[in-house]
Amino acid sequence: MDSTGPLTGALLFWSHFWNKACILMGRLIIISNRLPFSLDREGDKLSIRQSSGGLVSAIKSYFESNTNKDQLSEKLWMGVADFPQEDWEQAVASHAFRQDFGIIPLYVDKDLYDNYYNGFSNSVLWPLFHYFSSLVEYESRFFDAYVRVNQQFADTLAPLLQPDDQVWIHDYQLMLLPHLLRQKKQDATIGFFLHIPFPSYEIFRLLPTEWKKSLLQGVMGADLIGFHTYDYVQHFLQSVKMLLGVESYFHNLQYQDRLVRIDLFPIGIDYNKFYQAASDPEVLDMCNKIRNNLEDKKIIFSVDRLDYTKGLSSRLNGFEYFLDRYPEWREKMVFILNIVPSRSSIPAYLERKKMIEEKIGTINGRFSTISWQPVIYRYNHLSFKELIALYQAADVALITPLRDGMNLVAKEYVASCASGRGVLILSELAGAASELSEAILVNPTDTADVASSITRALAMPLYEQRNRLALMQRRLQEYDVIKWVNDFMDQLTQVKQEQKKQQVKVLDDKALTTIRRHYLNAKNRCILLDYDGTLVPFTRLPSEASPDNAVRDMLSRLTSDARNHVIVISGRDLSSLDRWLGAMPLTLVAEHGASFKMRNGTWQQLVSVSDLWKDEIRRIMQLFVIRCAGSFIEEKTNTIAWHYRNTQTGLGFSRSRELLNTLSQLIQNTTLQVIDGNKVVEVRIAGFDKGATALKIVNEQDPDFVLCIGDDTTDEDMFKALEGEAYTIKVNNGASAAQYTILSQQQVLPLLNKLIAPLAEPQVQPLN
Ligand code: GDG
Repeated sequence: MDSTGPLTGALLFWSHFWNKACILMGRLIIISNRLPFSLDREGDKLSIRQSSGGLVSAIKSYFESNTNKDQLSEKLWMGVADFPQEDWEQAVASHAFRQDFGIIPLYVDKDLYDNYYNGFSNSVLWPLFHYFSSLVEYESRFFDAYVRVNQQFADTLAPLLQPDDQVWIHDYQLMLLPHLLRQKKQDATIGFFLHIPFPSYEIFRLLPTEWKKSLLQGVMGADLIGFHTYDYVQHFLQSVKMLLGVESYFHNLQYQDRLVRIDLFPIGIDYNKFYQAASDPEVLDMCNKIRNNLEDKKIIFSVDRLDYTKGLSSRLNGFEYFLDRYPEWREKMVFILNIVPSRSSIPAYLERKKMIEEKIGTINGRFSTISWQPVIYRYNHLSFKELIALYQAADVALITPLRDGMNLVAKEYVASCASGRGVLILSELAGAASELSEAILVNPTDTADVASSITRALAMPLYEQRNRLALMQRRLQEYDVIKWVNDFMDQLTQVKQEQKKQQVKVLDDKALTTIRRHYLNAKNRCILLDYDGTLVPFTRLPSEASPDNAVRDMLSRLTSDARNHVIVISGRDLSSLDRWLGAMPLTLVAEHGASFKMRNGTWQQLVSVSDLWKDEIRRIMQLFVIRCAGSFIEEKTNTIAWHYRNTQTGLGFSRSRELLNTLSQLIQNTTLQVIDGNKVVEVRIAGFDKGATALKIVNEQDPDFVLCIGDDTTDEDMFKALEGEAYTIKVNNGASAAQYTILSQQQVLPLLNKLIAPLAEPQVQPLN
């Protein structure tokens, strides 16, 4: 929503910012679809027109506040300019306008912008994310334009980025940008915030596969992803799990080689600005005039952008029902309905306007008297002071969107009720409903509910109004827009710190050369290799994972060198390991150390207890097999495991959480332990872990070279136990106690090949 107004304040041009030295915490770069202002030309004269709207007022309040002055070296805003480049250049050259943040304008071709903004953003994402799936226009040219404009943002911004910059990307028009920027700047600090709802997976999955995957991958390029409510966070995590196969752990995701955090940050308002504006003499005067003109009739007020998500038709139906059902209120109240023009180039919006105006005509036609008209309809933009005056004059604010990411009008109304008078009726489908529980919450499609809420609000005693408002006002004051920004930025800094802590070095040529040199000079080597996911890839069934010729050949080559002691250390049962590898001169460790066979020795079992403990656990796991198609139980001597690798992605994971919970309670105060493995939940006899076993073998051997490779959570025990004594390598990226990582299981044999290549080979080749 835009407001015209005289040019005030100052614009510091971005060229000026570019030249300034970077100090303190670096720069904050806000990126949104549009810039927070526009330029209007009248002849030779240019004037600046500030934009209003939720995002703009939130960030501007933060920029204008004192809290960040000592922290940020610079503040910049990047967005598409809706004015010609020449006008901007003239504005810069004249030094006429100043603002306290820098500007990076982006100029986008008009047709391209139309397909990107009116097309993909507002005819695909907007309706779908607000659950209006029937309005979605699945046009591939829209998606192509969306990709191109997001790319243009990335291409423009990437060369300007400095190492300490914090980039904060806003909203649904720029969901691909985090990834596109990350591709160009691996280490960039990137936050993303979605201002509209993220829909449930069942809605999101309606998008064509390429679109929906690109959108998720796009957003996942950020380090921190923020939403308004807990529900939107859950919906997003569910879609990421189902479509990208990435599971979360307490709002954290390990995505590719990075930790990504997803959390909720319900946007606040500039509370003091609204609360204090209510006592501005000009506002008070306007407010009095409104009330006097209406002869002290009760006032119901609403203000919305013209949009189908705002529930204007349902609201009018509810109001009409109210007039029908509660005739005693006729002529004692008026409904001031202010609609703000919006997106008028999209046909669906114009049709909506016509429908609403017809409905208003019907209501006024049915109920008006000579001296009274129930609906006062205005289709225009209000000045800030007019808006506050109306908020103040209103006895009731009727805010009933069918879906809304948050809805700032509801919060602003509450803040503006400084006198303690006023009742908020709010749709339970607005994000704001989760914070404003003292409002009268309604289902906007339930006309009877809307009507009875209106009577309840009109008749609410003053003390009750005051109590409800006070509770909501305190909450809004405590988490205002400044706290919102600070909270987001603090978490972004934290995520970056955590990423640094858990950074594992990717095994590159230089590191490999060091390891190889050490290997070649060593006389007594220990090589510990995990089996599944390391020596062999995962298979559908554990019994199918027999070693192929390449694995056998590698193990033969390793063991043929008398200086090598090769240990295959696994959670597998004794009989599988013996059948597949028993004939080779290897040390075999089964079930994490519960059984082992030293090279050329015989199998030894360290536990001899009856199998009875498995009965109860098997019974529970069988229930989970029935409840989760594709899962199965594997039994080993000292372990019983429930595998869910072959189940429906989301279902398997969610059942595994239930099973973990049930089993953890069951085995309390026993000698058993539950392990949350790679698509498997295992219960085993406690006291054996790969770490203790590996350390024991290595200590007995007293080697001068130790290499340890593994992929699973149980291998982390080895990495930790052998820290400082071994070269430890984790297969697949992710948080690990290992020194190095390699990207996939397919790289394990080539790595071992390079390690043992004869000295004659001049240099180490890069890994595939
Ligand atoms: C998104 C999400 C989310 C409205 N009419 C006038 C006017 N306004 C101002 C209000 C308020 C803002 O515009 C509207 O805020 P909303 O929250 O309702 O919606 P959007 O900004 O369109 O959109 C939304 C928000 O982002 C923030 O995350 O809450 O759910 O859709 O500040 O005061 N201001 C003036 N005259 C008007 O006529 N001066």
